[in-house]
Amino acid sequence: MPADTRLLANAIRALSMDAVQAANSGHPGMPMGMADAATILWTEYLKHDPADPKWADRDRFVLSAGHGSMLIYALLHLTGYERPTMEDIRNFRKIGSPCAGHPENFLLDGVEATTGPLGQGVAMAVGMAIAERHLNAEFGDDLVDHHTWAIAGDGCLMEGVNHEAAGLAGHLGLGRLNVIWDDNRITIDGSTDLSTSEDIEARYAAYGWHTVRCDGHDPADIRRAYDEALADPRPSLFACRTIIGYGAPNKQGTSATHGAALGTDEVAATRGHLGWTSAPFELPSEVASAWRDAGQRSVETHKAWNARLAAHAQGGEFKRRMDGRLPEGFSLGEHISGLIANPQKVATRKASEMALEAVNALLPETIGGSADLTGSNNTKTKSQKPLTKEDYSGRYVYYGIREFGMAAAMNGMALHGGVIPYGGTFLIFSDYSRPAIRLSALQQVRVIHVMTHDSIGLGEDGPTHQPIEQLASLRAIPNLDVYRPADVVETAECWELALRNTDGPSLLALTRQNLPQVRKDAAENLCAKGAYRLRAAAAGRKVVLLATGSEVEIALATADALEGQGIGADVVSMPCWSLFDAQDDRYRADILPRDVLTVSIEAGATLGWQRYTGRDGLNIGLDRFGASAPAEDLFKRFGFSADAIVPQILAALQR
Ligand SMILES: Cc1ncc(C[n+]2csc(CCOP(=O)(O)OP(=O)(O)O)c2C)c(N)n1
Ligand SMILES: [Mg+2]
Repeated sequence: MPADTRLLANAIRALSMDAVQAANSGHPGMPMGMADAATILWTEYLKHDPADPKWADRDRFVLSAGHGSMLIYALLHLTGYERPTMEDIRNFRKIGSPCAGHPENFLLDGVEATTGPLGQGVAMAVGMAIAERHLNAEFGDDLVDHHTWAIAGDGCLMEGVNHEAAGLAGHLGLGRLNVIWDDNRITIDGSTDLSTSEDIEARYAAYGWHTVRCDGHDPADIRRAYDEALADPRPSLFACRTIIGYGAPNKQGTSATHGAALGTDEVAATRGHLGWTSAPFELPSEVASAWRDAGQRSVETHKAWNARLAAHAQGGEFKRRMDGRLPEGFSLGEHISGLIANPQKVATRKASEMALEAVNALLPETIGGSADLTGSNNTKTKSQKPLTKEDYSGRYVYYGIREFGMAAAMNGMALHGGVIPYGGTFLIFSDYSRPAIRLSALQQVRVIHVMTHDSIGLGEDGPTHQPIEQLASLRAIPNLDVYRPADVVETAECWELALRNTDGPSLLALTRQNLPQVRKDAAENLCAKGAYRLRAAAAGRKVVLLATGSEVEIALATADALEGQGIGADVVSMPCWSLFDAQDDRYRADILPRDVLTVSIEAGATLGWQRYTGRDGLNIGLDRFGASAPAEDLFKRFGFSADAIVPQILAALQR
């Protein structure tokens, strides 16, 4: 240790309190409390190279308690990352600074995950640790041999998602995962005594974790705990006892330091108390250089790794996967041609399984899974072995009934890189995983959600299981592509699009019930346009029928009935709103001309369809809860049939 740990840690404390003071907003307490434990981790344990933040075999560090963002900004700056600069830190929380209120993975290299929604960072760390072990099983210790570290607050360990993720991590025996709990016994409302009395260490021990307690302000004790954890084969939880706002003489230990500037008087008093004499955003040169030196600690390790990669037989393949590039010439064209030659009437969940048989054979980087609905979601293909504690090379994760934990872990896997995670549940339970779906969209990561049983068409399970507003609410998430394919061909096309989208998540809404194959040709991937004319009007066009998924079949029957009366009707299949919205004006105007009656048909909430049908259009949907009955009876009862729709169209044409 070149310089006194406490002195190095005080640099974090000073930067944190000064940046929050300058912004007059932010959270100084957590970084000041965790400064000692984080300093030791980053200067003595963490494997990283500030000159190459994307080095594939670096340790992953996730600040799950994302409100303490100044901690990671300080660590990155002090150890010598190009950004944030001191100027960036000076502009903490201001427009243009990458030092955003909460850490954003897309703003700063070295921020491995976007955090702030408490608990999800821990779950993403679990996903990273899964990806690490999986890639290690495939490429060996020479290329993949790193740890995943997370700092979690009291809040992270109260959130439900930590229970799901930690249970999974214990089950999978992810021994390279280390979660440092900032045990400061303070949250926003005050003492944790107000709201919790559980024994967190006992809980984690029950999950199969190793737990160790340490004094978070005693360097020797922190090192002892880290060493003990690294030697233990289980995932580790450190109960790191700290004082929030450590160093602020009048406010430390209280929730007053949690989420507000300390105030100029207390900042000055803290300087005196810590013996820190430098002006704001200045560092004593010996402190700055000791931090920079510490940042170089893995440079030789990195060089040796580079040499091993260059000499490795699988080096090219490893690089391809870590870069997130699909193999040269990847295409589902052959699978789709087979479907055109040999039309099939299957549920789109089955169509998805058929597509996955092709995908998983072509892409060794996929890791599938389901939240205990494998047989219903059709997510497991024949060749997939389970990923287990005994065999991490498996490509299928039995996530258990942990939808949120699964979705957050998949984010971590995608953020780690080298794998493409997909996971299944019922569409209705997207509500359980929604916060992680939102974070995958914000973080711009490729995660594919397979969501089956996508409407009242699931039938007898009834309204608790029948999605109504889910499609509308998912479509409202920016940067999430929601697909609702109409048949076996569209399902394969949507899978291909989801796999090709490296900058965001995709969600496939799939049926339980069989659907006829409506696509007779597949010269190009028509789903790529978001919506396309499946069948043009024969008679003079008066109507455009706009449908998704299982309702495309109904739109075709409705068009037949209208044409029988001399009323021309286009049928447009619209598997993906967001891709259609991205088309140019000409294309959109061609598909949705203004001078006709536009009718949307979807067995779900009508909310939002007006943007395509206009106020004078018709919206056939379901703005109430469903019911328990066979699917055909429900479709009839709720008016999803040509017989029920045609009269409404005729009436609208009379208006
Ligand atoms: C899911 C979620 N709920 C609520 C919040 C708002 N929030 C931010 S920090 C915090 C308290 C967290 O307490 P703790 O983790 O102990 O942090 P400390 O006060 O010790 O820094 C809350 C409620 C949040 N960020 N995420
Ligand atoms: Mg706390």
